[in-house]
Amino acid sequence: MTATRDSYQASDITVLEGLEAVRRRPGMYIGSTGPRGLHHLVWEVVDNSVDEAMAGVCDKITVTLLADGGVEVVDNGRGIPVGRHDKTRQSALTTVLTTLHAGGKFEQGAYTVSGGLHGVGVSVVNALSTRLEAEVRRDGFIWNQEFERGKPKTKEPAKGRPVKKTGTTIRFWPDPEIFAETVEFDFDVIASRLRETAFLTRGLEITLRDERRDPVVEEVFHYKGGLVDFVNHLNTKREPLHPHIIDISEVGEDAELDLAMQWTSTYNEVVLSFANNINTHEGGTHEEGFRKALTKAINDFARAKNLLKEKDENLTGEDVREGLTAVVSVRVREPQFEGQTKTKLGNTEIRSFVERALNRRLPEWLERYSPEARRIVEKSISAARAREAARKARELTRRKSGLESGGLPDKLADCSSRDPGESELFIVEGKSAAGPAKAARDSATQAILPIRGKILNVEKARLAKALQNTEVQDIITAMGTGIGDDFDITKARYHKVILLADADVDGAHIRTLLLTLFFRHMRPLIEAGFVYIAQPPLYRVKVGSKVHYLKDDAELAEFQKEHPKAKPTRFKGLGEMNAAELRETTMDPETRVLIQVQMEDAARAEEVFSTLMGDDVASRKTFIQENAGDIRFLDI
Ligand code: 0RA
Repeated sequence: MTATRDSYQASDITVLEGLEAVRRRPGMYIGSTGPRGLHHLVWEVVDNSVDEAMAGVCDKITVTLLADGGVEVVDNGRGIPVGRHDKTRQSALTTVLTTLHAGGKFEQGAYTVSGGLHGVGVSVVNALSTRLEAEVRRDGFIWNQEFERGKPKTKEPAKGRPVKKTGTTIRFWPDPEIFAETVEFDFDVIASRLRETAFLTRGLEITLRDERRDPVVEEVFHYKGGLVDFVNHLNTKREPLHPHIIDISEVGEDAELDLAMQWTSTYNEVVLSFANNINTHEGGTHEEGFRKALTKAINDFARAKNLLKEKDENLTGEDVREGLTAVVSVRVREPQFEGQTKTKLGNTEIRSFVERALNRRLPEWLERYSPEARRIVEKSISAARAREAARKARELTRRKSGLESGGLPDKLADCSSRDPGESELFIVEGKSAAGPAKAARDSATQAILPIRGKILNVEKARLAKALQNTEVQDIITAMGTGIGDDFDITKARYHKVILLADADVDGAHIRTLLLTLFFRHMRPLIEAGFVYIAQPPLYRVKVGSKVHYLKDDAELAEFQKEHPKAKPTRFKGLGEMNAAELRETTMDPETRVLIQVQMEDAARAEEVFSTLMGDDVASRKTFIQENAGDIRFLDI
């Protein structure tokens, strides 16, 4: 059945125009139309179901990747309301699915995910799908409505058979006209995100099914321990320094705090923070309150137990957090998200809320488990000593070489521009490539920093040790930002740092080492979107007089379908390309392809880096086999 012409209201027209706008400029609503934007559709629907769970009216969500490429999300919440909406004079279900920003969250004061950052609403998913089916179980009946590219196929939801249970089922099929690159969902990406959501919503059972595979694959995420289970999970490949995971919860007037943490024998700090289940990569007031209270509590305890003497300086925040794995989660009634990627919590009252809560609860914990607390303090003290020793060593070399800070590395071929916005730094691996890269660059805006051989694996070293590595030093000096707690993005000399390595296994290794350095010690560079991976081609093919460059085996196979006789030559390394080729394929902003390194999911990135760069050889091998040649995992 279709809507009769005279039943169309003015409001219907605006609605369709609204969804047309989403189809015309999808990037404005979901960030991109690449794999990341595609997965956004799933988060958008799931977040609505999670809101029901946070409201305490839903405890099961099932996400199914359908064999025909669609996705189904089922929850046992209250069901999207189906009654007539006063203003639009249609069913609320129709309104929620066809009106921009009509999340339909009529209730005030609830903690919601979908009202916040991603809150573009399910209508955006509807607009960007060839087909969407909604099934609501509510008010004693099943209600169904179908849509095509956002437009309802019937004016009203159809009332079906009676049911007792309540809930919502949304099925959608992403539109390949919009998602031209791919409409294929990645099981692992969805699994990590759902696992994270389950950790954050204690007791919520989330099932993920993949019906595209035979036999069907199914994983269930259900954590009775909440954040404690999360910390345990993050530390599976690390060695805990003490047995008890610190577990603190506080309920305030306008906010709630949950915190779990444990130190490990590693040197890196893993602090994940969330506000209303949204991963706040850029930190914010909840993290500030946490850090301040933590540094104070450890110093106070160390002094009280005479582990720090009067003459000793205070331990710094960095010392205290060495080896720490922590998850800080707050729920805020009206979260304000700020920052480049809107993932920084801005509510000022949350800083003091978290700080006050922890000023009370941390000393209690440290007293109660004082043998464990002593081990934590000892680790902080040894971090402080290493920091001090490294500082002295650095000053000594600086004095010896007469090199004062502020000098640039000798190896850097800098650009002439002093405007970071237009300046690019190519970090180039391999002796043979640096020459052509220097010849190929536009010296006004492109700088080249050659690095030699394998740089230090910072995953296994302390920051202090990393700073003694020349390649690491050169990168930091060239960037101008400093590192760790002293990092200052406003001092970045380039707003694009482009990693340029061979398209082979060694190149991939170097790239991962460099990414580990950025991820561990200069993370704001990644968060600001300043880090890129160059994509030099793997093949050159000549057809007649025209030369084609192909980036990988998949592109070659595609090309050979059309040109079966073409004979490709494979570049063994960057050094085999001449300057003109390197410029055209890899460096010229007009013709090159860069991959921007992005970090949607810090927990997943954490897993990737600790697996790839850590000590556990067996799991590293499996990981590399499962992700062979794929750098996309960093890209989502
Ligand atoms: C609008 C209002 C209410 C719930 C929902 C929408 C809702 C949306 C989705 C999307 C997927 N699952 C969902 N479950 C619920 C509040 C309903 C009430 O007050 O009864």
